Amino acid sequence: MGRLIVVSNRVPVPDKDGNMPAGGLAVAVHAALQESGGIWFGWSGRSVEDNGTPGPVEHSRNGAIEYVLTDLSERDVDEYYSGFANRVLWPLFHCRIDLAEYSRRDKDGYFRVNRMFADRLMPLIEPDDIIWIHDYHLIPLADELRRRGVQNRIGFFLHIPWPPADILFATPIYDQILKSLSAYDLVGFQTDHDMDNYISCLIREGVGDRTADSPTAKEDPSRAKLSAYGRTFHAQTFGIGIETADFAALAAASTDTDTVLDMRRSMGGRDLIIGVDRLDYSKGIPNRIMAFERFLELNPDRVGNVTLLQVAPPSRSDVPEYRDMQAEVESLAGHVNGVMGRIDWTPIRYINQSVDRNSLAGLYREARVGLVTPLRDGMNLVAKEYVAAQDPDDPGVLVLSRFAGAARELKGAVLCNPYDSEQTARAIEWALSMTLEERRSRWRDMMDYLLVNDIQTWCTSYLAALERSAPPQTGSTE
Ligand code: ADQ
Repeated sequence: MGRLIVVSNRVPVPDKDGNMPAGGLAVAVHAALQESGGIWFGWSGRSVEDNGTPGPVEHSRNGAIEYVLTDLSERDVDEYYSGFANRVLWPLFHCRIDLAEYSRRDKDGYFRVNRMFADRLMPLIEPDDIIWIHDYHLIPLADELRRRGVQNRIGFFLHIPWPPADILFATPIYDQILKSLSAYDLVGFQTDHDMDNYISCLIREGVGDRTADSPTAKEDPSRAKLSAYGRTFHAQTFGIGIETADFAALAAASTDTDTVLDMRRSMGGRDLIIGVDRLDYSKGIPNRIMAFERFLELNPDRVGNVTLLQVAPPSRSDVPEYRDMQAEVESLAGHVNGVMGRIDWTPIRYINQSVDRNSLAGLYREARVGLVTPLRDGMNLVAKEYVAAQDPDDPGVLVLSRFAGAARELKGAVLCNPYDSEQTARAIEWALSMTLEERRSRWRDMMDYLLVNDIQTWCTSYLAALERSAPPQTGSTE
């Protein structure tokens, strides 16, 4: 394999002492980059006041990896990032057409920044390099590179779900989105459902389909060879994992951090249920709080004996829908605490802050139930972290939304429908009353799966498939 060039909206650059940022994806991709040598390119996170072109890219090096960062103008951030990526693509791909705020101005900004990324990448690309582009911010990037003559293998991985055709078609430029993806050699999805939705979009639109020599959906729902817009390319599923063994060790070593000890002391032997999410409407936090209230109503013997700890740091607070959600969650949690609480017991503890990784691992292990109930989620790493953090002798139970990508993989979870608070309430009660034998057997199934399918496997299998993908073809999608 030649050098690897990774492109993502934000780049996890090590600090001045060379320490890597926490998080499995950063660690695994760094390992791949160190092995092959290469470049990680993306936005610095800074915006320049002048609305003209930002200054030159900034280079830094760590071993075999070169980081190349570009600033954006304030207008770029507004239109490309906060606008089109987070107010059109994010809601649309999470099936929230009602929240998608399409504007021609933001769409133009999105394509302009992708063109600028392509211009800035061009001088860095050598003929044998393999290019791996991440997520919905950068869908048009390969097409822009092809227009500039790049013939290298280029792969894409979508971290979020791909929507059903009728939802995608609600955006005025769905055809440009579809067409852009066909400029890649390998398009990676989290689950077979996402890949199936994507292929259905091509078929419904009459612009592409599986090739004659592709496996059919029945033969292999996780792989397809496709032909669309005059190009042949591959689609495949790669469910993202976590650093399972390391996270399990971290949790086992974090049972007596100050945060965990304080938590245990203050619980006084009550059962703990944990929810951990970025404060995002896709995560279903309001529905979860309502389901927890219903659970208390249905199970009066649990009143006073169970606490839900919801940790949800603010996210994207420049987008109005996120600010609205913060107010909604505060009000709902306040309502349940007011109506159901007692002098000596608060049903919901809501923490609107981030928690450090050691404490998070220790808190997962402390909780009898991990309540992970997104309305829609590409994968959901919290579900996997909760499982990895459990004590093998006395594991807790994962209650998981059927609409999280993780539900396709974690067969030992108690699945629920987060739109149905009654059913989710029953799932919580079932999880709390499960026998030790059943808890152990469900946990073992999931842990064995997660140990094999960890973040390292995800990274190496994606890159191996990209290496094997169609020989380079010339030309863009036009
Ligand atoms: P996210 O939507 O950010 O990721 P998720 O997969 O759950 O969602 O990952 C969140 C990460 O942030 C986890 O590692 C978690 O530990 C951490 N985190 C969340 N809340 C935290 C808190 N309060 N304090 C500290 N850490 C916290 C997107 C997609 C997902 C997909 C991932 C990876 O939306 O579907 O799984 O990318 O592809």
